[in-house]
Amino acid sequence: MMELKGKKVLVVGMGKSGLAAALFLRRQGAQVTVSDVRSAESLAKEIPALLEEGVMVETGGHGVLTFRRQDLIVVSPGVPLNTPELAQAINFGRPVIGELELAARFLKGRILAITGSNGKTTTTALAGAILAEAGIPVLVGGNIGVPVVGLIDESTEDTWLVLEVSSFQLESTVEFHPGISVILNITPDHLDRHGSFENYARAKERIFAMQDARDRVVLNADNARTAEAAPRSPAPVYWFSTQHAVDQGAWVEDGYVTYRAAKGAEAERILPLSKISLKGGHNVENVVAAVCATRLAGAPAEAVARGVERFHAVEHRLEYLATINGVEFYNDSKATNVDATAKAVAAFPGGIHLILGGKDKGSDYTILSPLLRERVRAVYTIGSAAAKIESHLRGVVPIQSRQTLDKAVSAAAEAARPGEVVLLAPACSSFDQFENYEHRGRVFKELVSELRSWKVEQRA
Ligand code: UMA
Repeated sequence: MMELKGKKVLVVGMGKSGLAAALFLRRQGAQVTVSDVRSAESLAKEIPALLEEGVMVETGGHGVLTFRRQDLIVVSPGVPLNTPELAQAINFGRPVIGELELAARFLKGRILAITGSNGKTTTTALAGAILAEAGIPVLVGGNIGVPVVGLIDESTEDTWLVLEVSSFQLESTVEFHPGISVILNITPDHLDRHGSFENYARAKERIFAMQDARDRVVLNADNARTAEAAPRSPAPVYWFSTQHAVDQGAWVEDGYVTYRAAKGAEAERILPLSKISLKGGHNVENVVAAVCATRLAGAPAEAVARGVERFHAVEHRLEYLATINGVEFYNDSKATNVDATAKAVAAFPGGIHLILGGKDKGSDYTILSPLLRERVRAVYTIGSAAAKIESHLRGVVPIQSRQTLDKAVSAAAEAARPGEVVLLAPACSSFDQFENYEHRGRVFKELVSELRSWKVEQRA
């Protein structure tokens, strides 16, 4: 634990993480300043609560001098470490840590940390639900939307903290030490921030940097870049696979999720695949990973099976919304990269009307071509990435340029025939037209529910 009383601490970013960190630091007796590039007007909701707690606030940009005068700088995950003011502070020898690292220094209990390019939110929520089913005290948080500092007060020595962690958070960890870490998969994402795929993959590998021989690392045997991390793991590696048996870990065999606690031990059948209510082959991977991690955390096999069976989709992740005139509507607003979109498309055999677009992250959309040709009837583009997506997918499937989500939804609903699917799985981040992917997903859900009432009225 670190002493914060009387220390000058700067928090960079006034989003969820920054707010939670600032209030926590204040309670520890630190002199806290929060700095954000947004204007005071756009932060009108956040500022009063901070001022009331005695936190100083800098808006409309980061002042170089503000950064120089600090004993500690706590950075929000969305703020790149090469932001000039931060880079300079690091050069001047100021300690810079992320909100996750700050939390790690105060949390009690053991950590089950989950990272990966895709599936981490579902796997985190599922692992939390399984441990709760087993009667194990559990707290769930992290990139899933709950800042980890907010879990400190509730954590006890007996708690398992199930944390979704992103490459952004892992980049600035120092002492963060999970008892069990999971890397679900590593496929290209956030190349705009990390510069290269290899830098991004190395940031993910930081999840196990502080682990030792008493800990456990769970890796995806079916994903090449994830499997490559194994030799660098300081802790014994457990594998998960949907393709083949593994010597220790979890896999799929004869239609069952199967687990082996150690090399040479007998395999346990946990549950049949038919009892998994989550949709899509990628979710089988998430289930197998969660089974492995929660068995390692001490959940009995029966509780694991019950937890999986009772678990339904997390909001905005291939979430079923409605069937209107025979057309199914699915919200996968969390598909913010190309790989996630590929997985969503692969979950349906065909007849898909796919809404793509938003803010581009330097992605290559041509990778989607074979899958789209096979399963997608039409693509409806939205947002600032539309022109790039259209140029990458020209000639592959019919494309309608619709600019905004409302126009895309009406066009897709109009064109879709009974038995077909309208899918929002945009392959882009949302920040050009929405506050975040949750906001985009909520708007999509409202549009679909308006459509439903309209269709019902039409029929009446
Ligand atoms: N800001 C600055 N200076 C900068 C950049 C940003 O001041 O140079 C300010 C912005 O104006 C804004 C604030 O920083 O006011 C935003 O901070 P943030 O982007 O870190 O957002 P938070 O609200 O704190 O949310 C973060 C995670 N966001 C990101 O990693 C981008 C959330 O993950 C996470 O749920 C939350 O902490 C709680 O842990 C979101 C995400 O998109 C879902 N994650 C990425 C992903 O899943 O792919 C990694």
